[in-house]
Amino acid sequence: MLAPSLLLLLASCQNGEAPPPAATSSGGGGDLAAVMAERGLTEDDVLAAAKTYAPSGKLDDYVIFASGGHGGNIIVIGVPSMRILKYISVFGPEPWQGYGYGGLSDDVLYTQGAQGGKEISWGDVHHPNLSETAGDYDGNFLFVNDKANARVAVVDLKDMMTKQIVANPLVMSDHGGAFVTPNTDYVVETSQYAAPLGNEYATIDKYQTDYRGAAVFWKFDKTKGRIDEAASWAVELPPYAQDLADAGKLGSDGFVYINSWDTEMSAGSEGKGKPFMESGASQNDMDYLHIIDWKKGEALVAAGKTKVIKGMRVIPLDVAAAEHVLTFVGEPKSPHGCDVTPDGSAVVVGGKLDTHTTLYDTAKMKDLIAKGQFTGKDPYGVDILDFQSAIRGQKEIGLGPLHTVYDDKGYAYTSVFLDSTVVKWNYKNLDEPTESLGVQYNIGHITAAEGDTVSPDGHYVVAMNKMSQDRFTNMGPLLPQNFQLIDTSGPTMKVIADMPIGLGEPHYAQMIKADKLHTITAYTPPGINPYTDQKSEFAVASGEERIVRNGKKVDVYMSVIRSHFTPDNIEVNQGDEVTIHLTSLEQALDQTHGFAVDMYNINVSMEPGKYEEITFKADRAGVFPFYCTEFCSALHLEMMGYLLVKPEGA
Ligand code: K7E
Ligand code: CUA
Repeated sequence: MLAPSLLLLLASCQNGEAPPPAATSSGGGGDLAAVMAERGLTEDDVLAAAKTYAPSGKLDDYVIFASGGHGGNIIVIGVPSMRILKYISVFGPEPWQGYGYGGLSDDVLYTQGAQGGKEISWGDVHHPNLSETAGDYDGNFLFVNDKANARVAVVDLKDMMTKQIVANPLVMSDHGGAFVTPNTDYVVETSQYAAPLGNEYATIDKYQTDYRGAAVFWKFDKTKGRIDEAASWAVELPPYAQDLADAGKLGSDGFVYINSWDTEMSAGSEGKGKPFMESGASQNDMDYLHIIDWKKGEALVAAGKTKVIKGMRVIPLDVAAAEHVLTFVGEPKSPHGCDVTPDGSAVVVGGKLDTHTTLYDTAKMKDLIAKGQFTGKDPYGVDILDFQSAIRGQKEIGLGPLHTVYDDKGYAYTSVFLDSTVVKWNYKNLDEPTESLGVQYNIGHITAAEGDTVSPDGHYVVAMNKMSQDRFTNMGPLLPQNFQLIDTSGPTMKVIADMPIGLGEPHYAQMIKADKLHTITAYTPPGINPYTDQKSEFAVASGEERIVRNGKKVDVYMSVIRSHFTPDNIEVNQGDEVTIHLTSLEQALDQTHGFAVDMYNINVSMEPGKYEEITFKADRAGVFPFYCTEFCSALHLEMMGYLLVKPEGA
């Protein structure tokens, strides 16, 4: 049965009256009722379509920045349309953006991004986090971590480019990151799998004495928009497999909370009769939520109470324990997820092998620490709070609660992996019954509109499902993941759109109001180096183009504009070191060119006004066309030139 409003619209169409624009039938395909019948759509389907459909030219209200998992990228998605707006390359080369193919980005990707001198061309992106001012997304920067290689990247949202990668010198893998403190003073990256700090070697039987975790506080310079590595520091942690982390806010500002799942210190078996990590790490009933007082930590660092490992100042574990920079409280079975409520009053932790979420009271924990009320110490001398005294309560959620996000009405939404559900519950009134919504399938992370801020927006939640089984046309054995948009504005939750993610395995995402982004349309004036935000000293204006030869060094100062490169012939000798300085003279919206040199693995993107710089050795002799890779004008094909490399001895 159709709702009265829809019937009214249908009736008006059939009467031949001019219907309101939204009700216009699909032309060739017949009227709405016929299309619904033909495609087997229910009224709910049509309503969901109306809530998410974006007519051509209509913009989205929200933007999601989703991790691309081991695709190493970021996926930008519009809400409610669930259209992919962009990929942002971060830890791996990507040709469309000219990322990692000879231009300035090589420095970010291959030099800054090298770990221990080893070049790395992929990453495992887990948790994108937007920069915040007073606990609210400010739309300026995005930070992501690389679980596989313990790195953090800084993405500038004005041009959506990766501007910096910092390589963690202490740990060999991370997970809790890249979370920000409420004013983005720090970007926090915490370890996952323990190893000797600073890439030292120790046999596995020294696991308890020599293996460690760490929480790194990367100092963010908001004026420069870069992490200041020299001003950053860390806290040494026991080898407990630290997991998710979150920063306190409002009343709990100054604290960071990290959960852990291997307080058993199970380090695998290697045939020595010990259990595999999987069961070895699940022996204890309780692991430890780590409570880090980072403001105290900052003061200790300033007072010089640190040791230096691979150039980074580290608060030693015994100092962190004695000074209560680090304190523990028990957390039930195989914890995952660690999410501070918008009001900062609690931390919600899920348990992969539990049916509850646990609500830790941040004020109670602060108070217990201040009063010195502890129930014991761990083997490393870290004080432990009494579990019952530290919590506000627990909530029965379902099998395998993982992550929790929040809305504007006091509700929490928890992803439940084993049950494949999103469970809505009131974190201010634990007696209120829960509401459960089935999702398809095996949800991991979950995100909500402005959900990690002090003032979430409500309305939208996105379930980030690990499995998609029967949802999409079969694409072979490697299936896409499935994002499901959930409308939370009504009396019950409803899935209103499915979106296959065919590139990467997203872990987390954040959703920001679209009008909070301050993206540019061109680099102004022409010749801006996007990595310095300054006009390059090597940029050229029209008429200044030239080729300068200095022995075996050749500098080409080239301009780029519809539809030519100037100069368009470059003659060098085999073995010369060539630098091409490119300046886009364009300022018009969407007038992007590309510059690719055939056979030389060189490819950069030239957005309006951008400066690029390519340095290479002309080691292969021959005639190599270079050309514009973007179809920029009617004479785009003509936008080309030649690199002529004269053979040695010719
Ligand atoms: Cu945030 Cu996937 Cu890294 Cu949970 S983890 S799902
Ligand atoms: Cu410039 Cu095509």
